Amino acid sequence: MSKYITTPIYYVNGEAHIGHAYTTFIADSMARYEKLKGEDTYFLTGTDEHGQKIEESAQKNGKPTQQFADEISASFKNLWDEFEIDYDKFIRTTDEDHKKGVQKAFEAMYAKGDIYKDFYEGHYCVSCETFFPETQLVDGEFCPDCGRSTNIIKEESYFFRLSKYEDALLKHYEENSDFIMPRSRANEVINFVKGGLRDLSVTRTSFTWGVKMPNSIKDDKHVMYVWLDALLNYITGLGYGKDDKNMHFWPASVQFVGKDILRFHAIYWPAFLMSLDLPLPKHIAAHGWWTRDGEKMSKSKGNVISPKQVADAYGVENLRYFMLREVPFGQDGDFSQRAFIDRINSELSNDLGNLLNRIIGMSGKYSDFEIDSVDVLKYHVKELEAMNTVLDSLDTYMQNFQTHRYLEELWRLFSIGNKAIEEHAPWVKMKENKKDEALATVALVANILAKAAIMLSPIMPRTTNTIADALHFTIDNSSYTEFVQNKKLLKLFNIKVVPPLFPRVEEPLMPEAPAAQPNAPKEIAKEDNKSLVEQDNLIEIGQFFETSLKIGVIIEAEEVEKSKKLLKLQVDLGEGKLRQIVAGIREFYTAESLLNTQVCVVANLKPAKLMGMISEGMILAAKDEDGLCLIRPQIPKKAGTPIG
Ligand code: ME8
Repeated sequence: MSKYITTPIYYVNGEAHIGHAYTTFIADSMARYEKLKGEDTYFLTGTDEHGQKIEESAQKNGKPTQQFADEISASFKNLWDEFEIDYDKFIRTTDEDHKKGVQKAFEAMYAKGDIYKDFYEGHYCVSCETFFPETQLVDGEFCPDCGRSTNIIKEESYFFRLSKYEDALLKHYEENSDFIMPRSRANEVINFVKGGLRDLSVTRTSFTWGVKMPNSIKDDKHVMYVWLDALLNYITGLGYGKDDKNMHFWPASVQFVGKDILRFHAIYWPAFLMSLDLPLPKHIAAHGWWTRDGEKMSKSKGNVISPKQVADAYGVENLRYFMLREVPFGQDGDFSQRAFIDRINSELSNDLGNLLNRIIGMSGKYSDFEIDSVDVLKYHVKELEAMNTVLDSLDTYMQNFQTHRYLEELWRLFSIGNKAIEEHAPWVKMKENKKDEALATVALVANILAKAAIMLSPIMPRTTNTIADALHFTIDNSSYTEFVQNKKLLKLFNIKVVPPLFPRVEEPLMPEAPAAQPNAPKEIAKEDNKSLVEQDNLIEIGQFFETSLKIGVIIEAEEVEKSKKLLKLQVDLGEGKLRQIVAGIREFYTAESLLNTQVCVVANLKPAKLMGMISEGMILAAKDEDGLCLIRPQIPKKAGTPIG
């Protein structure tokens, strides 16, 4: 059976950041894994270039939209090429073939009676390119997904009969419990659909930067809705609407997305496919969100991590390893240099790198870099069994996208190798004139390393090629079949000396996340001794001290159900018991990211009730048009330390 793997196509309104890199790394690793297993695999990625958001970004940058899209799209493609992402096609929604495919799909849906013309009036969020009903808006105005202000739009529009597919979608989720992965995410989708689906506006007349209507529907003032256009890339990328050349890869085996766009992929997309009479993808796999040092990344905070910068500092393969090892698929992850360095030093350098160095060293010393596996079975049945058990367990993890478990298990192989060396101490055996036995242990470990390298190759393709080079074999489908599936031992190793693969990292190689950048102060001409403060609402210092401000440490944090804005926090103010504070910061911070962080608290505020929950204080934050950030002490202080 063939395999088809996709990433979302990324918007060209800004350069790639670490979140884009993460999705691309997972998809690339999965595609490489399937290719290693000999599956006929197609891997698609690309850029999403239409819509109002891109048009506005281009204007802000003072560039013609097409030129702007060309430049950013190229920057994504160049980065993936530099990272050796093994995609089979990089699609752009401004490609002529794609546009034709979208028009063809529109015609097919129209012919089926699934598209009709009407009027739309609603609140539109340009940033999310989505309409929201009034009931979903926060404070009657703001987007429930990104918190930005929405615009009221009334326009003529073509609608897709999404409501018609409500039952079919629910049936599909029920019959295919692994359609949405991880399964824990399925409920939010199912509840959304159960809440009732409204027909979807799929064209716009308020701007022109989009795929034109098909010629057969003469209605030039409309262009396609960007999500209809974008989602269809997954089939136009296979030749839908042109030559269908690669349509035999459809349905996709897995479509990776971030949790932010799960709804589009698990509701709209399958409904479009049903309308087109095409089968649905096997899995929509939604991963979690990356934060930096516990904070959401945003341009305004100046803490966005450029994957290129990390790769230049630490190596792209180390980054791939870190990101795929650090977080369970589906959960949020935090990028901190400390955690990254720890994994490089302990897992890559110590466990793997040192083991390889030891084998290179011992083989050189004991047998002039030539070893064979003839005696391995005689002395190491126990280790071989343990090794095979690990190898057999790996596939399940990968099929469930649990790369962190896959790597954790894979690392057991190095423990088996290290333990065998300690227990059998080849250097002692050499002294006792038991060279066969000593070399059997070296050969065992060389085999372990070789097999581990094969299985690690989808995640660290370049590094594992170097390992294979050192051990004198090649990583490909035939070595996978022979040494992993059929469990054969490699015969002869002509070991080659290679430089250490993972030099230890002693201190951070990149500047730490910048503290929030204040706007540059305006130049003010100040006359000596004259106060510039001339307001009539001034207070005495004593009045200020009526407010009790204290340092608090957040001990627990959870999302408040049914609220897009609120988090419920338990905060230590050094009072012997925790205070409950309900704070409207959910759009800017995840609950997890707040744990054990310090904040400034107004401690003598009258308790208030928010959504039925008592709140015994207020947390200080600063908010401007770019977003909100918490005010924190520059260095940690004891809980309860007074501020003033
Ligand atoms: O949504 N952590 O494009 P986009 C983890 N064009 N992943 C992240 C992330 C973060 N902090 N930030 C971004 C779009 N991502 C549409 C998609 S598909 C038909 C159209 C990743 O440029 C994650 O995969 O906003 C997320 O879904 C994707 O980038 C969004 O990229």
